[in-house]
Amino acid sequence: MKRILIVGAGGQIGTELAPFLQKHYGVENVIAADLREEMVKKLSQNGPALRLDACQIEPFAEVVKNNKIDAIFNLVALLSAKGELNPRHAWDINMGALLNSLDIAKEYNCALFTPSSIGAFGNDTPKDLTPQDTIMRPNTMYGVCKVSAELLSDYYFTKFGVDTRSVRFPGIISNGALPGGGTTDYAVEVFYEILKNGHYTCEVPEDRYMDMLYMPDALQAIIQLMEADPDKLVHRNSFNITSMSFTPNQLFAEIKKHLPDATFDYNIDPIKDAISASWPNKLDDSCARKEWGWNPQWGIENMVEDMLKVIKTKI
Ligand code: AKB
Repeated sequence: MKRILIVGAGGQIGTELAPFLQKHYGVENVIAADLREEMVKKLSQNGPALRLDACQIEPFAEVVKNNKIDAIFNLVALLSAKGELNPRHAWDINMGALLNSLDIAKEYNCALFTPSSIGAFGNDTPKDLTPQDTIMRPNTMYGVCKVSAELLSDYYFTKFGVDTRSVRFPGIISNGALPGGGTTDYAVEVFYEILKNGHYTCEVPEDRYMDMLYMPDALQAIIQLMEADPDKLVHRNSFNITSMSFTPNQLFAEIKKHLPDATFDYNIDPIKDAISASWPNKLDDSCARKEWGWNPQWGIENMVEDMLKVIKTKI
């Protein structure tokens, strides 16, 4: 049985990944850790949770050692748009947690999952059907961190045999914890605003394509990749994955099919405009499909229907 530690568990992914892994591996075998006390309190309602700053290596290593952890899920991240407001801080947080996770995984023989992102690509990357292996020269500090994380994770695998694995997440749409500081956040925020106020003002241009994923597919990807037969993995850090690509206009048109009175307008944020313009329109995820069976189930139509249904009950 695996013993798992999730660091940065209080965010959009972690708050859903923790109960998902607890269901799969047993509640007592999955510890959710976060820096923020209020998040630890929330996480502890489902299973073991503790306060931990993943940028501090000693307490982090103690938790791994004392709990006989054999897999670390490092979800600590300062996202793309927020990262541009304080790039040095973004580097310190993103790389601090990663380097500590890598060294601790090496020392205590743990597998390590660290998500990468479509943010690892930049203006020079082919935009359509972006290949698995291609030019990666991102234009944001978040992207610089993600490319560095991919390279370092591959280095720790080839040099020290650490079992590092990763996916390049697109925007993740979910109805649990809200994302914060990302460029793709509009695709979550819109559901809350439309159901509360009937109107949404979008900060990303109406015709800007970006890849997206619904949370159930994201959780499935994480577990499927971490359980994959290592002999079948040609790549490790990191796999392109996607299940839909749309523009804000297309998403809002889909929402209007359910809520014809909903209204939308645009007030473009220059940072989110520049970031989204530098990212791919649509990834080619064929390597993930071939090497570990990636097979997403959610597209724009069933995702919108489900999001409206769930969020309506929450509001
Ligand atoms: C962001 O928008 O920064 C994230 C991402 C795509 O990595 N959601």
